[in-house]
Amino acid sequence: MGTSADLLARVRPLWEEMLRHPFLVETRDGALPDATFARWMRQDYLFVEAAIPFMGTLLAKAPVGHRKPLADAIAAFHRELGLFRERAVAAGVDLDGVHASFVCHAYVQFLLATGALSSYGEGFTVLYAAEKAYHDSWKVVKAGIDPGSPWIGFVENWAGDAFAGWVSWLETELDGLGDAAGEAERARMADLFEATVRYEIAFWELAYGRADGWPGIREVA
Ligand code: MP5
Repeated sequence: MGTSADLLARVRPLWEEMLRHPFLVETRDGALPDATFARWMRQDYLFVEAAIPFMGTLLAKAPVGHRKPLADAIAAFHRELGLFRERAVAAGVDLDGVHASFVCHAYVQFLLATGALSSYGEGFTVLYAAEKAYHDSWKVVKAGIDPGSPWIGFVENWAGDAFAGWVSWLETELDGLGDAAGEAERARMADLFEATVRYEIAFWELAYGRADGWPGIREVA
């Protein structure tokens, strides 16, 4: 079994829990309150902004053959921020002055710390986990959402063919990095993969206001 399939197999129950999350099911069914979607949008905008310097840390360590795909992904993230801004204007969501929730802040710090301090293979594992999580999650939404939904642009972005191709490239390359890694690095890759999936579930939770603040502090983003 290749590394990507092995990492997924190890976290299967968590992965399934993520894909059953009410945020995805209710967005698919048109049953999610707009304010709940807006809470996710405001926090995910901050996440995508931070994903750009994370990619920069990976790019600095990347083998030559990975430079162009990673640089292209940075450009794609910038386009994605444009999609958020366009949808925010259309739906009356204010993206300005948003403070990162505890979960968003922690996830972003985890990304940046992994990019800065861990091996390329470990950072790449986190990138793969986050991208695969979004691809699979938005495919759940795609399987039933009204094509006239205001949120269809997000579905097309992460569940579309171009993103599928990117995730499939990440998968192939992660398999190669896993083959080249020693046992200790592979164990760290597995830990990071699982931690990323846990962050992904926590991120859907914050849309509901159950995890949108900082523990002990009433004010929320
Ligand atoms: C992604 C995201 C996908 N936007 N938000 C979270 C919480 N996880 C993963 O990353 P990208 O940069 O939008 O492809």
